Order: sequence, then C-alpha cells, then structure tokens
Amino acid sequence: MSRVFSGVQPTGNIHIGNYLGALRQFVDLQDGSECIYCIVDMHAITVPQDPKELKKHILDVAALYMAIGVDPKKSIVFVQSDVKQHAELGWILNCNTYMGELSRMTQYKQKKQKSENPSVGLFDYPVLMASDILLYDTDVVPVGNDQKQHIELARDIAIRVNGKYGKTFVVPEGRFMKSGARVMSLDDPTSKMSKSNPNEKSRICLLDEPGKVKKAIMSATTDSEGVIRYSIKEKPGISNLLDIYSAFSGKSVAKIVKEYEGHGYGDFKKDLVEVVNTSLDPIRARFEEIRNSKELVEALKDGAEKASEIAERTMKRVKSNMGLGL
Ligand code: AQP
Repeated sequence: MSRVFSGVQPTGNIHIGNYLGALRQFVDLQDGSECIYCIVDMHAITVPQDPKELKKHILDVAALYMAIGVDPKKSIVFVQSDVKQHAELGWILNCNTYMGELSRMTQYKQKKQKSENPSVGLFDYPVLMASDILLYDTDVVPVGNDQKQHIELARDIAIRVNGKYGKTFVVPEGRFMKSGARVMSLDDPTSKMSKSNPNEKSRICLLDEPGKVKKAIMSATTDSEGVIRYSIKEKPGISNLLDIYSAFSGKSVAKIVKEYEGHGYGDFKKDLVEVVNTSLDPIRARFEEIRNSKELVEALKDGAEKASEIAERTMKRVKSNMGLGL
C-alpha cells in the first residue's frame, strides 16, 4: 500500500484553490492508501502570525479536512508542531541542502518581496517541507502545481542522502490534478488564488456564504470579447472560470464551452455560482458541527501519537546511517 503525505498551512481561510488543487485529492486517496495529513503550523510562522488567530486557524483547517471527507479513522490527521521530529529532521536536511538550491526557489523569491525583513525560516521553508515528506517514507504527495519545485527539491535531497549514507529515504512523487491544479485569482487571473491577497474578492473560500460566493464570481475579471472560449493566453479570466466550472461539475471544458455557445458572460457566471454553491453547501454544513465537537481535538491528539511513532522509526534510521548520537 502506498503512503501519502500532505499538509496545508493554517494561514487564513482555505480557498477553492487549496481545495481543488490539494484537499480534494486527500479524500480520493484515503481508501486505497495509507494517508497522513498534517496542519503545517511551523510553516505558517515563516511569516508573522498573530498567536490567537494561528490557534483558531489550526482548528479551522483540521475541521475543514474532516468536513470535506477526510476520515480520522482511515487517515492520520495531526498538527505539525505536535510531532517534534519534523524540526529535528529539518536541521539534518539543512546540512544536506545547498544555499544555491534554496535561492532558486520561486516561492521564496515572490514571498520575500512581500516582506520587509524576510526570516531565515522563509528561506528554509522548502527544507522543512522535505522533512515533513521524508519523515513518513512518503510515496505520493498530493499538492497544487505551485509546489512542483519544492517536491523536486525533496526528491533531490532524498536521492543525495541515499547516495551519501546508503538507503535512508523513500524518494517521493508529486500528484497533481488535471483540472484545478492551479486556480487563479478572480481579480487578477494571471496570479494564483492565494490566502494572503488583501482583496477578498480575489478568492472564494470554502466557508464563504452563498451571497459572498456570488459577489466574487459576478465581479470576476473577464474581457470585452463576450465569447466563452478557452485560451489562457488571450482570455485568462474566462479560462480560469471554465477551469473552476469543470473541476466542480466534473464536465470537460470542451463540453462546457459547447453548452454556452451563444450565451453571454452573465449567464455563464450565474450558473457557475450555482455549481460552486451546490458543491460548498455540504462542506459548510458539516464544518460547524465538527469545529465545535470534542472529537476534533481528540482526533488530532490521536493522530499526533500515531505520526510520532512512524517519525521516530525514521529518525532512528537517519541517525544510525549518519553516525549521529550514541
Ligand atoms: N491557487 C491554487 N490553486 C491550486 N492549488 C493551490 N494551493 C495553494 N494555492 C493554490 C495548494 O494548496 C495546498 C495548501 O497550500 P498552503 O496553504 O500550504 O500554501 P500556499 O500555497 O501558500 O497557499 P496560499 O493560499 O497561496 O497562501 P499564501 O497566501 O499564504 O501564499 C498546497 O498543496 C498548494 O499547492
């Protein structure tokens, strides 16, 4: 059985990009694989966080995992900082990663521009991510397209360590969706939908009320051609909306384009509002119940125990192969 690992940062409200690119895969994979899903709070602190908000977001993300269908009886679900081996392996991997490799990471280059005084943690983020993945002998990492470069780095580090110290790590593979792997912002469809965009109308969050979803979609940037057709280069706004429609409805983009021949953007957007709200309704309903339940915290504690056992076995192997400790 293959082992699956992935995580989401508790840095804000989870949007449909996170869902269509990554979270949806978590549910699809949990019946045929051994799945480990983490709330990566130590990644979140690579940029400043308000402690109260961070705590709230940790539980929100955990409840959302479960509201979309992640079952803690089938999958291990836990909070990253509750398993100390992530940081321990992170240090060891730091010593097997080159400054040049991290300097080339596009996410770091983009995020450092937004920060006046970027932290060492922000620079080192991909190594902690490699540690998350390699700690669990992960075969498959379900993520959005924006994480491709980080997965490549995790693979390079695993191959390097295996070459230097003998077989220590499983070399992981990324898993990317055909539709929804890169959902773009609604206000600027040339940049990816993101939690940190100050414009709330740039994204649709899984817990947004139906009226807010409607406003965001109806005001999404399009173009003046008035024809519904797919061309990321010429029509990034409409193409992004077609991708979202396709990912939520399961219909191919070609079929949707055919259905809307002769229709204007208004009709198309109105129907998209329906499609998105119909998919989000059950998630919103389940979230409230799970978020306020005692079982949520119990499930996370149980998950952290199970994850720690696996992580400790890996750490013993890593330390033994590298000659660390007594
Ligand atoms: N726009 C997106 N389209 C598809 N997948 C996406 N992911 C993120 N944005 C999109 C995927 O969601 C998972 C969790 O992401 P994350 O929270 O760990 O990291 P992030 O990429 O930093 O998310 P944001 O929303 O973009 O946050 P900020 O605003 O803080 O930068 C990952 O699998 C990611 O690929």
